[in-house]
Amino acid sequence: MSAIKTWIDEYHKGSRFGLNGEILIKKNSKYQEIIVIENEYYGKALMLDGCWMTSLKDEKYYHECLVHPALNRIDKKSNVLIIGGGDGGTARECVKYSQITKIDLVEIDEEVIKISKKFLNEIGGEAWNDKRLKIHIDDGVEWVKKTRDNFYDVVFIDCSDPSGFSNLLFSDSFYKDCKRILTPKGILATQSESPESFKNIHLKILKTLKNIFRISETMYSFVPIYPSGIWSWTFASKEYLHLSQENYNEAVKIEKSCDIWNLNFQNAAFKMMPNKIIKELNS
Ligand code: SPD
Repeated sequence: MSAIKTWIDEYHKGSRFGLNGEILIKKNSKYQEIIVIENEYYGKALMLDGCWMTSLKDEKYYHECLVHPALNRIDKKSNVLIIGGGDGGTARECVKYSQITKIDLVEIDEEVIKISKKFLNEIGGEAWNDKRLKIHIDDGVEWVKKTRDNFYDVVFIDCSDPSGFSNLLFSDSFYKDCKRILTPKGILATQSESPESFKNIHLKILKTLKNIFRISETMYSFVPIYPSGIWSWTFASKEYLHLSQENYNEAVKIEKSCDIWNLNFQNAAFKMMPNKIIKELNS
């Protein structure tokens, strides 16, 4: 008997971005509705509260862009924090670096981790068994509040769009706490939404990080299943550090394991800020 296929859409201001396929699980956790669907082209895909998070086919565009610009740039990388990231993709990219001794992954919704391990295990894969990875079911905002100063070398924010409980992950006070818990040369790496479909939020994130950190730089690439497809990641640091510069020797090793990221890709991506965003940031 063939599986029943249905359309699941992310609705966005009168447009919709959908995948057709068999629903593998649809469940309400304490925090949100979680759906995993299996689509012919994108493979299994995860939706949280009506928003596409990731799919097997396109997740590397997102996770490689969030992780490698930061870890390639920074020399000392022992302690890493991932806020969110319950599908395991960010952790999978982090464990490629042998210099990292500890990765704290703080995910508020345990169900996301359980469902990702069960239905999307291709994403986290062996990273879930890596001894350096410590999983904490906790609120990321509270986690950074209670962390001591200068503790993490890199903080990754791998969160959903701002709404409900994730709103605070875009607030001034949260970013200030992230700055406080970073080592002097530490880097904050965050997904920073779409300059097209979430332009206002995107601008707000960039302006806030510029005000709080000494330096912040944004790169642009594609995540095909997200509304409009174009997405961004922003990297901020307390010290004057050219974030878009590279560590060539390390990159050569890491590039071999990547589907998307390499230094040429990164260098181009840091130069892709659309002109309308440049104008609005300068106005
Ligand atoms: N519009 C979706 C934004 C989601 C960003 N986070 C995705 C999580 C993948 N690990």
